[in-house]
Amino acid sequence: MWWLLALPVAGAIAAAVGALTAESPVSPEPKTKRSGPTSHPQSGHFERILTANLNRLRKELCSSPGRKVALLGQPGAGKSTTLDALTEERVQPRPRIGIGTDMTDWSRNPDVPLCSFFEDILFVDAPGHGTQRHSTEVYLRLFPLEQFEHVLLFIQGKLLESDERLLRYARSRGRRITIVRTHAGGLTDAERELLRADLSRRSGVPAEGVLFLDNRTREGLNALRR
Ligand SMILES: Nc1nc2c(ncn2[C@@H]2O[C@H](COP(=O)(O)OP(=O)(O)O)[C@@H](O)[C@H]2O)c(=O)[nH]1
Ligand SMILES: [Mg+2]
Repeated sequence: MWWLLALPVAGAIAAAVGALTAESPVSPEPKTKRSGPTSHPQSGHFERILTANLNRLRKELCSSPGRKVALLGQPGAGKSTTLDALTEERVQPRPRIGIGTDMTDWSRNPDVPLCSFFEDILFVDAPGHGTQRHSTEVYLRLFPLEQFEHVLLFIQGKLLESDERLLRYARSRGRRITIVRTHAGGLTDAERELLRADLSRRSGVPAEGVLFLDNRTREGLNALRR
């Protein structure tokens, strides 16, 4: 007949548990600020320098005649490698190439060179966007895209939402846009056609504005020079 005893005991345990959960003596976790991209202790400092550099870029572009080309995209997409190859390593200053990452940084030094020159063309090889230090939001607010004749948006794999936002921003300013898909050497013709159609549909850039390029084989460089 243990169950006769068990019921009241179980009830007592349930009541005790209920009381504990209702008036738990353990106070809830204090609401601390989560550490994340926007709450990095120095993020304000980096954003101030990036903002100053983007404002300086606007002024430098205003005072510079001639053709202007912007290279944008995620870090590691191949912007700097392509710029170097496109100009046969004669652009000045030469870009720094990362090993799987982006070596261009506008968030540390307010005097960093922002423009590079080759023949009569001014190139801006921008730091990869969508990172803690180079947020897409700041680019959307301050990158002077309207001053470029040609915007090259580099992707290595997928077109991310942040890329789409930058593309919409560039299109709203009526810029000529080319989506440059790097690392393209391994893609078959069928894959290219599918990708081209998908990229064009998602970005609103005409299909002929999608270019396949591979910096290892140099495929696509001549087409980009046109
Ligand atoms: N296989 C391959 N590697 C590439 C290509 N383009 C760039 N890379 C490599 O990708 C890395 C990042 O390139 P980088 O130009 O610094 O990218 P960025 O951050 O967009 O300027 C480097 O190691 C390059 O050698 C490409 O078309 N194919
Ligand atoms: Mg780079």
